[in-house]
Amino acid sequence: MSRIRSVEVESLFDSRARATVEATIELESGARGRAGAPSGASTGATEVRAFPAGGVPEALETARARVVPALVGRDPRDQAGFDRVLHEVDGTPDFSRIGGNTATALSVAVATAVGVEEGRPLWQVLARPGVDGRRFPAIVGNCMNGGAHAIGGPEFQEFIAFAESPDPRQSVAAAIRVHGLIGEALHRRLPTIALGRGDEGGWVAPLGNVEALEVLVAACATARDELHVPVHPGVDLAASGFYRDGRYRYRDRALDTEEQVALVCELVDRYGIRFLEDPLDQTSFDGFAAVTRAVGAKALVVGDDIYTTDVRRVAEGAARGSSNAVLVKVNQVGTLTDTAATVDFCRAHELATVTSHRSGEVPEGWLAHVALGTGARALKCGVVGGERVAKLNELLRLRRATPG
Ligand code: 2PG
Ligand code: MG
Repeated sequence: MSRIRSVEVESLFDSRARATVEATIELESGARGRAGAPSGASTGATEVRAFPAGGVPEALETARARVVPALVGRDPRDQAGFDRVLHEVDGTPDFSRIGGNTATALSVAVATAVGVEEGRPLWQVLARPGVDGRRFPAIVGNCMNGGAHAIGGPEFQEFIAFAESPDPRQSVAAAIRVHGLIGEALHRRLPTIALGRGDEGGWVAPLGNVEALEVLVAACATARDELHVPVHPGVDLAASGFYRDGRYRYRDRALDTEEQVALVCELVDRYGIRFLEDPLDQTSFDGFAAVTRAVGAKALVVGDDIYTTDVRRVAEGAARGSSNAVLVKVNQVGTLTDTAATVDFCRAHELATVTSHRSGEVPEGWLAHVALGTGARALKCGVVGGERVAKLNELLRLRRATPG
């Protein structure tokens, strides 16, 4: 039962080559845990602040002066106590003094160190009551990018392959195949256009939302036929990104909430969408509820920016029937303990959880452990790019370690 011997925080780069924070925690036994924190581009208004006002340099300075001394000597197994200290030292409601990314890196690093010391995988250290690690998450793979993650693409932020086999080897293969088929289809359709990739590795092409959906739907159908894996279209509209002054602003028109609800429900029906994230602005609990009433039996209606993994906002959504699923991002709330509170609430209220990456990621696999340990319905982590594949590969390693 060794205690925390040392805590180090350093700066390193995420997949957009922007600076972020990495933490390394060593226990008296010599066991070490290390974790880096990711960053979003389409951040929800109620997320904790990723960094203090002075950015990563101030985050490191504050951590070394105030956070580290409060952590050395603690029992690393007391995750709740560890995370409470982070809140106490910070002293703000949104981690604006120490930064949510510092908190995330430290919180995950200490759990990782405990796993190393005990010879257990991280997911077991994180496991919520009743989770045995045998039910693997579906894969939510971003195949085409728009919105804040791409230049010149559609307004909707992500066109997704939602691969639902209970065997992650099949789901991962299906999501990868859909990404590849979309690349081929775009080359055929736009032979003289130089195609690009967005921040999450999805294709970027000068297409409208409906055209992009059509390409996605066809690729999912082909992958289903070829691989016999249930893989269906999904979309993250990230609608807060194009909602201004009460209207959803598309290139050619502006819709009010009622019209946006009607449009989204029509797209779900017409294209067989099974994963629908942020169809409305982050303030629209009632608009979300209207969508969930209409299509919630056929699709996962997932709240991201509306909840920002905050259990109080999720509780409000649950009371109003706003969604049937919740996106879970550790650095939206800053600690594993806050994340666990949200996950436990969801499990008690029959809301599915989807563990999610950020658009600026670190090339690490700990997110796969969070997904497995929290009994997530799906892992949203992209399809291509080393920082995305690191999570898929880790999930495959976890599957390999599971008997049967
Ligand atoms: C989202 C995420 C991840 P970001 O909106 O779901 O795909 O994007 O990390 O930019 O918030
Ligand atoms: Mg989102």
